[in-house]
Amino acid sequence: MTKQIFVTGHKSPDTDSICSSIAFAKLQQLQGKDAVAIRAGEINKETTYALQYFHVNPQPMVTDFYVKVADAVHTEVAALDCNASLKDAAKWFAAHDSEIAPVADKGEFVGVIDKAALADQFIKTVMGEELNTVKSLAHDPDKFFQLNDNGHDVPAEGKYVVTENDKYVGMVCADCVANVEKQPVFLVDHNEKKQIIDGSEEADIVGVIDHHRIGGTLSTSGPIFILFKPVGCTATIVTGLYEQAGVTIPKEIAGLLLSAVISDTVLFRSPTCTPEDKEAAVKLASLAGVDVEKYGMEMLKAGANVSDLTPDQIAHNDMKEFSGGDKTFTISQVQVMDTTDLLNQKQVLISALDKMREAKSYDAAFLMITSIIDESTNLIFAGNMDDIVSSAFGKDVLDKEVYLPKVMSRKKQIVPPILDALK
Ligand SMILES: [Mn+2]
Repeated sequence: MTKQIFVTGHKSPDTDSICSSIAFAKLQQLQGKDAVAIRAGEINKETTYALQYFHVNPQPMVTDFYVKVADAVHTEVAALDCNASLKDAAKWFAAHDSEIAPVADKGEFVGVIDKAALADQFIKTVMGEELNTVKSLAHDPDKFFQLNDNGHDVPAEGKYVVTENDKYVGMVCADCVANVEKQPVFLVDHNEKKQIIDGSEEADIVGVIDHHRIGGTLSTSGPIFILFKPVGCTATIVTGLYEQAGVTIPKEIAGLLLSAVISDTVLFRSPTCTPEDKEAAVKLASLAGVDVEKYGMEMLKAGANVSDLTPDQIAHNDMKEFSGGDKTFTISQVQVMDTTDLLNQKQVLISALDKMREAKSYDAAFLMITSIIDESTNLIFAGNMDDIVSSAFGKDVLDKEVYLPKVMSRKKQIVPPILDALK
């Protein structure tokens, strides 16, 4: 049986990642494919507004793609009853290629018996000595696993007992883990390893639809579907795929795709916005039955309300990780209608950024405080990259901050100059 394809956006998902994954999974379904949208993290306020407006439930969250013991356990391997005879135990070992046999009492895991200890009992039989019982030979295993443990922790040699809530479940081995069919995963709105859900090396990446730079070293075992376009939003590419396939975009999906375009292009203000994004938005708005400007402003406002976020949450908002030269750094972003409140608590925000930077040993942690109204960004940061920032933007860094008028896009206006300065 082939596994259902997971369609996912990036970690710290934004509206494009959430909505494009839902929309692309839906297109796959409408074309008869077994695909489902998942998400890499919590949904932000802007996306929540869009989902609620169009009455769509958020997709389930998946925190990693590691093969679990639960996927590999052989539940058909029955345990020996604790009242079993030594002969039953001998039969068990004859039937199973294992050095240990699990022993259970009405499903409760009791312990394991060793093949070698059983052999000793048969030597005793020959010698006419008194014999032990299965129950008395049972002891705690050196190592055992639970269903949610990672399969890659099962040692290469030997068979191991799997229990759950002290109940015997089955046995597992490294080969069982290796034989588990990989989870097919379709990436939208990202391709850099650091932004993919953890454990992607144990999954099977089957496709990528994206509008970001190609970064990092995503490698696959076979040929895959790849569609990259330098447009403002993944949703614009997905809209094109519906058209190409001749599939009518369902109303609520059109609404979500529109929300993604509005979000990524900041209502067409961002320099990343292309004529293709605008054209798509016009079509999507008529399908969704909303006024772009009115709906767009309401949605952006919902996302721009950071008044109830803690400094830690703001420091992590829409965070992405990057590497360049020998530096690793993060760039978070908040988009607000008015930057005054946030700039008033700049020192607190920098402390929160620094805490995060230290915890993961990043060289720097940046926060873009972007004003939707002024179409500008105050870039603040923690870490020792003042010289890099200064040369990237041709400005003096004043107290861990540079003011960047006409800058709204991390992808187009922040990441490239920093990476260039690191070269
Ligand atoms: Mn995007």
